[in-house]
Amino acid sequence: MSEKIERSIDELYAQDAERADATVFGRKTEVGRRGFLGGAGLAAMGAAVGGAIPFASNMPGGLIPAAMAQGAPAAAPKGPQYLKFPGKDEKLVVLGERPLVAETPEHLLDDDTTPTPKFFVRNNGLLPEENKEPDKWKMTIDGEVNTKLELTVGEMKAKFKPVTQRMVLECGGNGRSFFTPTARGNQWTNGGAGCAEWTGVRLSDVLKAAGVKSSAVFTGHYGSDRSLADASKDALSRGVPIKKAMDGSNLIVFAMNGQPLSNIHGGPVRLIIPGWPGSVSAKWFNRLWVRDKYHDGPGMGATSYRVAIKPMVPGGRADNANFRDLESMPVRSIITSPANGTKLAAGTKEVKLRGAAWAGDNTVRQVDVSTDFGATWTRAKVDKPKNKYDWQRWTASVKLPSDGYFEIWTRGTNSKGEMQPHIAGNWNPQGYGGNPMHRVAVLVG
Ligand SMILES: Nc1nc2c(c(=O)[nH]1)N[C@H]1C(S)=C(S)[C@@H](COP(=O)(O)O)O[C@H]1N2
Ligand SMILES: [Mo]
Repeated sequence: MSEKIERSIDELYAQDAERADATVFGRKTEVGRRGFLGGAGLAAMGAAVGGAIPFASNMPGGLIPAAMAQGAPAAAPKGPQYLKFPGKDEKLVVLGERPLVAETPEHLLDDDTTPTPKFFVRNNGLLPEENKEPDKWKMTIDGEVNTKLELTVGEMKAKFKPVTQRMVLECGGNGRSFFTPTARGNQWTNGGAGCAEWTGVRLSDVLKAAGVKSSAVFTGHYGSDRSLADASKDALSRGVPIKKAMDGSNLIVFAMNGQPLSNIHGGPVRLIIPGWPGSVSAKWFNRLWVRDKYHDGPGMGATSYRVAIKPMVPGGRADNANFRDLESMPVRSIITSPANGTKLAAGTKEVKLRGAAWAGDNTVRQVDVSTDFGATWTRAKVDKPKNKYDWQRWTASVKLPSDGYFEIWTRGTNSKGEMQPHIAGNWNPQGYGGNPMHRVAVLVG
């Protein structure tokens, strides 16, 4: 194979962003300086994105244009694979087949409440067989409790008051694809999240009925799904400190968006422990073990669902002592309309934006949007959450000065004043906590 292949600028960006950057912007001549985006580079970039770039002079060196940065090239070299599963939207993107994992492209998160067909899917093991008698499903609450509880879903519904809350469920690895170098695991963009109406009984009511002893420290959550490698083992079993477990927002859920919880989302019953990595929200829930120490089920410890306490060398060797559990999820704002790559009629001067923002245990204080690569920002109108752990929908309207290629950027700030960074920071081997600003490309004319 001696054929010489000319790589287009977009292929080059996907494969070797540094060289593409040098090609477009010119080599760095002095420390901290780079060439202008001008002449041949500007023409090449314009051709690649399909139009002139009015704000090209603001474009940061090294930035892969949003028009080319979609998906995760490392994970999907042949482009996205779409999910085919009964009851699920055919535009969900498959990130893994075994176990089955699929994400929701940001523009499919445009509904105030995420419809079940559009809701992302994350399994760690084998999907259990569908249960035909939900009310007979058995659950055990044991360990550091005064009375061990063994109850069926039917008994649970009769004994405890059901409540409905709209709450975000987000995978701990959401945003993982934005890490450089590539972090190990499913290459989520921002679509490992959704916000559904969950109906269930409060976990705290059930724990109070069992009577939590003062020796209780942590919980261990169990589901019926089996490990892919060894069917005698649990696929996943994570837990939370007892204080978090007693939070009144946690539910043992039997209905999602008003319908019985489907098998793929963990039916007949699952936990929803909002604000924290989705992995603590056990599907096919059948046991909660109240423990007198930190839980040690599969998915706990080492670098799983854990972030570095002190910054580590990206791609470097991990020392397990340098990690702590990821607890509250970071702030994230996404643009749900327009979709990335939207083409607008020539002469379009204004674009209406819609999006969603959420921030783990916190609320979202502010969302800003930019059309000029972050040189100037406009504040979005952010709605209040319906209840605690609901996401916050936002709207904004932005003006565009001319035809051409634009990127719309959004950044959220949480109630503690923490804002989304430009790039995924605090690199860790399994890529948790990646929440860089979301960007979509639009082409006018
Ligand atoms: N029993 C069990 N519960 C589980 C999982 C699993 O593999 N097995 N995956 C977890 C992870 S990592 C996430 S992000 C959420 C995903 O829920 P969903 O598939 O309903 O979107 O379920 C969590 N609960
Ligand atoms: Mo997850």
